[in-house]
Amino acid sequence: MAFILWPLALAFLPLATASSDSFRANCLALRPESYIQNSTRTVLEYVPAGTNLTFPDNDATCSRASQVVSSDVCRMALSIPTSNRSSITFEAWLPRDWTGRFLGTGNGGIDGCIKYEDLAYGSSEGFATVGSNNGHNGTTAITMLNNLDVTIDFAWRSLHTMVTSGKTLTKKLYKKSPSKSYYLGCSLGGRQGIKTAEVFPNDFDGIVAGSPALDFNNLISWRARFFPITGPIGSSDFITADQWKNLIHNEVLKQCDGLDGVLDGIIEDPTICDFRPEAIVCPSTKNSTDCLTPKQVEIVKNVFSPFYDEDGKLIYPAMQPGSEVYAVQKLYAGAPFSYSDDWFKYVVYSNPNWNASAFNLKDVAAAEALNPGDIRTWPHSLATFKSKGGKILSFHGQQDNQITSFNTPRFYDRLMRGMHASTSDLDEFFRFFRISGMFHCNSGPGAWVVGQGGADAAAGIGFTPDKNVLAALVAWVENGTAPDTIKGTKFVNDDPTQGISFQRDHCRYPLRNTYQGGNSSLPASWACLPVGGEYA
Ligand SMILES: *[C@@H]1O[C@H](CO)[C@@H](O)[C@H](O)[C@H]1NC(C)=O
Ligand SMILES: *[C@@H]1O[C@H](CO)[C@@H](O)[C@H](O)[C@H]1NC(C)=O
Ligand SMILES: *[C@@H]1O[C@H](CO)[C@@H](O)[C@H](O)[C@H]1NC(C)=O
Ligand SMILES: *[C@@H]1O[C@H](CO)[C@@H](O)[C@H](O)[C@H]1NC(C)=O
Ligand SMILES: *[C@@H]1O[C@H](CO)[C@@H](O)[C@H](O)[C@H]1NC(C)=O
Ligand SMILES: *[C@@H]1O[C@H](CO)[C@@H](O)[C@H](O)[C@H]1NC(C)=O
Ligand SMILES: *[C@@H]1O[C@H](CO)[C@@H](O)[C@H](O)[C@H]1NC(C)=O
Ligand SMILES: *[C@@H]1O[C@H](CO)[C@@H](O)[C@H](O)[C@H]1NC(C)=O
Ligand SMILES: [Ca+2]
Repeated sequence: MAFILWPLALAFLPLATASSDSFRANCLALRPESYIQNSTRTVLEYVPAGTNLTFPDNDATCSRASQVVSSDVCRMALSIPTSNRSSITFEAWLPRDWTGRFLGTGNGGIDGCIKYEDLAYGSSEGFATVGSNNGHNGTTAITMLNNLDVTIDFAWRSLHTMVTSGKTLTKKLYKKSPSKSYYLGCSLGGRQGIKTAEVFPNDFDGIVAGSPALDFNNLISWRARFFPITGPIGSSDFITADQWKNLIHNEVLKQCDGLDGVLDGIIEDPTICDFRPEAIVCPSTKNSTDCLTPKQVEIVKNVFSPFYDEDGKLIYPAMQPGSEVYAVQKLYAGAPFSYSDDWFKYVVYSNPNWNASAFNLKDVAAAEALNPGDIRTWPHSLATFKSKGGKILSFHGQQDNQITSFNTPRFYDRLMRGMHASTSDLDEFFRFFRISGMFHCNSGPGAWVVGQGGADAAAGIGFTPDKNVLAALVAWVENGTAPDTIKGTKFVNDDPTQGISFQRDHCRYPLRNTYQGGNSSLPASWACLPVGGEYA
């Protein structure tokens, strides 16, 4: 991407150096720390388009050592205390070409990593864009050990502090309050978006909540459960990565790819994929890696089963079939899943010796009862956010390898019950798009580029409401034009410079994308139909 941007830098160079540049002068004259109580300034700089910013102090585990900035921005960073034993690192990238809009960006995993790529994305589309480290640095939760204030920052306080500070500084720089405020986040960031709609309904007018990590305590337990199911690498009947990627994934496709009428490696609706691993059980005489032992069949069935407690109450829905190739990198890798392991060790039990192999239903109950920092994020109503005119656009990849995509329909249905809402009532403010062939937040065999942010996930499609979730949200909030579908784009080799491979219109739940015949690479060959239709 960077090499496309460098010519832009040259184009803007004369402006940036001109003494008549009032935007630059106003930026450098601002004293952001004077407007945010108790804050300390770490950065104030004017950044011309095309600059490759480096972050030498950024925690190495965040893997974000540099970021190319594609528009002229005024960059400021502050350290803002949130208690006498916690603080957030805050960044604002305020663009010269401001649309009047404000954008807050979210985080991921259990990390404290500013998504510089989303700051670059938002500011290049004219949003005054802010981000934070969510109260800690790096990708482990060890920072939360014996410090509930850091957990509270992570659960909700960092985001809210970031928004109030960001709006204040936006107004100071431009001498005008933002016209509308938006949020963009995926995974943990999706959870942050729903949380803020629940507890700070006035912070944003529109929220993009991708692949949201909802019902967080139970999600952590659901993920912890895979290690006891698979056992460690090399244990008896351990299923190897190769077996998951080839044998099992190929059988999933064999049984379920064609249910939507098109053999394309994409399972359009995994809720109807009732995968039977028995189909690949080894004959009694055979012991081989190209079939499963009866015990391995049981393991696979367990992996694809909903998670229930002793009373038969659902803890978390099943993993959807189709995600094996990437799920094996973490959830089925035969090692504790680090986010869950950290959470139990440092947050739930404050015991770094907690044993992930012994994870059981008592741990599930302990995490849910403690609900550290009120992180749960499982509202049954968002009535206040709705009544003030707020809009939420949610999406979830249907081959998600980290958070089962079956949990987001569960959330949608929960809101319907809790708000006594019909689908068309919910459509007024909450729309959920199932993105077929998308892994966790990005990538995958499907038409997965939808403007969701991230390193490459905005490139090549433009800022148009039909193809870009953030642009769709803006059009919905500001013009009342609600998105019916989101056109996803698959680039050749996932490289926008190589052209489009195909596009597909993703439907809003509960509608299902249904093949109508003709060239399946063309969006017009599909239709969004109610479930109960052709392949119910
Ligand atoms: C930006 O700078 C970093 C550090 O010098 C370098 O590793 C990276 O490749 C650069 N990025 C681009 C796009 O030039
Ligand atoms: C600022 O610091 C003072 C003294 O350390 C403290 O009393 C006050 O609560 C802090 N204010 C905020 C908003 O953090
Ligand atoms: C996080 O890292 C930044 C540097 O990127 C540093 O200024 C800040 O103090 C660190 N915060 C914590 C809580 O360690
Ligand atoms: C920090 O604040 C808490 C109250 O929020 C107080 O109980 C505690 O004594 C304070 N600690 C220090 C070191 O000031
Ligand atoms: C089959 O493999 C298991 C271990 O994977 C081993 O314990 C067993 O002896 C093998 N059986 C035969 C018949 O080779
Ligand atoms: C961890 O739990 C497993 C399963 O209960 C047990 O076999 C193992 O001995 C435990 N390890 C330690 C270090 O306690
Ligand atoms: C809103 O609609 C007007 C008129 O059709 C159009 O010019 C404008 O670009 C739209 N704005 C957004 C954000 O979609
Ligand atoms: C189907 O449409 C795609 C995308 O436009 C095109 O590249 C491909 O050639 C078409 N295939 C057929 C068989 O027409
Ligand atoms: Ca298919």
